[in-house]
Amino acid sequence: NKRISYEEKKEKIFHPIGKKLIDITLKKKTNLIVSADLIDTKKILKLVSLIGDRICGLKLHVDIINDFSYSFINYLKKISIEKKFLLLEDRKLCDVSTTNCLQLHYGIHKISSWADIVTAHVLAGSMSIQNLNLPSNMGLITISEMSSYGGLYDDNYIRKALNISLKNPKVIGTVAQRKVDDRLLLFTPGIHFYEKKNNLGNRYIHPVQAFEKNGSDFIIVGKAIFQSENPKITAEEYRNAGWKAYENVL
Ligand code: UP6
Repeated sequence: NKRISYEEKKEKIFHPIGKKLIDITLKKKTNLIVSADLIDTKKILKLVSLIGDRICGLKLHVDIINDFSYSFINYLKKISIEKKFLLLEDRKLCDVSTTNCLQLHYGIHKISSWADIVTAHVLAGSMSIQNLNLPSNMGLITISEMSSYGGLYDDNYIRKALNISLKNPKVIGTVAQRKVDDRLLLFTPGIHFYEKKNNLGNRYIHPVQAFEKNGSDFIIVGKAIFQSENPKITAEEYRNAGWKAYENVL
């Protein structure tokens, strides 16, 4: 066996949201998280109506939405419960603990009132993701290594970021471009069937590479799906590719 199964992984993840994500993945046979990087709520909801059955998570950048509102977020939350997927806010918190905490709970978006998962850098150290007063059913994903070209992450930083992630019970997993400890879920953005590199600096790999080489647990796909002519069919193609890639490394 080249990797442990989702069932085995679930035994090693103690946070309820990590377990819930794995349950959804097993039930819907999908490790696909779609990144809905769209600036209009209507477009996000349209996308979700097409892909909701095929995903285990929907990743948002709520601060890019022009017409953000609570009716939108309440509606999205309702659909996420009906269709069984988690809501990830890709906030990439990167400040001292007090500021991270304020950004998480206050302002226009009140992330902690609706998100199942929020992302955070650990550049400011282990304390920066402690005492965030997260609701018990909300998890953290750390960013240990980004998918972009020329990131400043070196092996030493990445190792330390992974250590911080392992030691914090709120952390369900991390973003990295390499194999990580089995006690962390590994999320892989920068996924595309064809594109290797776009001129905006992101680097793309195929789902097969994500699972075979990097030991991924979840693929995160943005433009490849929401910019495609038929997001429903394309999402199914990525779901299928991600699931097969997982099964092939078992
Ligand atoms: N993202 C990355 N790389 C990382 C971390 N996060 O691309 O290392 C995020 C981006 C975007 C999504 O902010 O929301 O994942 C990728 O979208 P794409 O598939 O359209 O490139």
